[in-house]
Amino acid sequence: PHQRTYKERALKQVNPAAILLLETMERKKSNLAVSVDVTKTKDFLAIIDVVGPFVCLIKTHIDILEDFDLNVIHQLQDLSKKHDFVIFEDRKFADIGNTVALQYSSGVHKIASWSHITNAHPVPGPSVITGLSSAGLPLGRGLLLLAEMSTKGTLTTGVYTEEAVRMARARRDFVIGFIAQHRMEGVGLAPGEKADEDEDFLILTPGVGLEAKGDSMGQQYRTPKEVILDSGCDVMIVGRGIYGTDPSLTDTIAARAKKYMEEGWEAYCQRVLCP
Ligand code: UP6
Repeated sequence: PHQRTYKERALKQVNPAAILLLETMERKKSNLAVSVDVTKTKDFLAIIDVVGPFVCLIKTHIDILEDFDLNVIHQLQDLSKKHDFVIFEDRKFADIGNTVALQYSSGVHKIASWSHITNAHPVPGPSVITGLSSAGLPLGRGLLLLAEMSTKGTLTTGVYTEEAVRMARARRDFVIGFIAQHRMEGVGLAPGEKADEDEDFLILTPGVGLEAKGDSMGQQYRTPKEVILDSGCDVMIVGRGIYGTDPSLTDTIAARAKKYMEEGWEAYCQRVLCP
């Protein structure tokens, strides 16, 4: 599927969140997602307003906002309409089905009510999907499984990744793809088993940076070209590489977002041979 255009792939998807994401990418000519990992609502909304024109998706960690209230969500939704981007709360659920269903729908954040996409660690097994889908599927939400992580020494390798892909294949109505570093088409197939031609999982990839190779806490970065062209991933997720250390530098942040967007789209165009 990675050699087909985002537009073509949107036509074959069944999940509304997957369709929305692919159509947004095509419309905005952007495969850039910005991860806005700041702790103050004021900075959070300001950064989103600045990078909004350049992104297909905004990724949040809503639980790190120290002055959170549901007003933030209304403003996030307004910005999502203003700039035409999809919302992905990076919650990384990892508990039993009953608990994740409650964490997803309830509590302070009520994630299922506003986030088009969320994600889960496959570690509990298929029950994590069952739990989350009970709250998310009726609302047209989509789920990503963390098949691989970007960090040094991650345990998400080999059989773990294969099992994650098998879990996703069994729930293609709700699981729209993976947080991963590579494509997953051939992964987890039994010997002699052929890949289903219609299977098309989206690969969203964090650990992207142009300047640094990593940070002091185990993060590892690859470039947009490595991620989109060489590894065939669909969306590149960039955090500190774009919002940097000073949220008031809005011109710099906008310029960085534009640069990443252009590099990501050029890598995609080389991949699918854009006309
Ligand atoms: N993230 C990773 N690696 C993973 C999964 N998720 O970095 O394997 C998330 C982090 C952070 C963002 O939680 O929000 O992606 C990366 O931020 P950065 O670009 O500032 O390193």
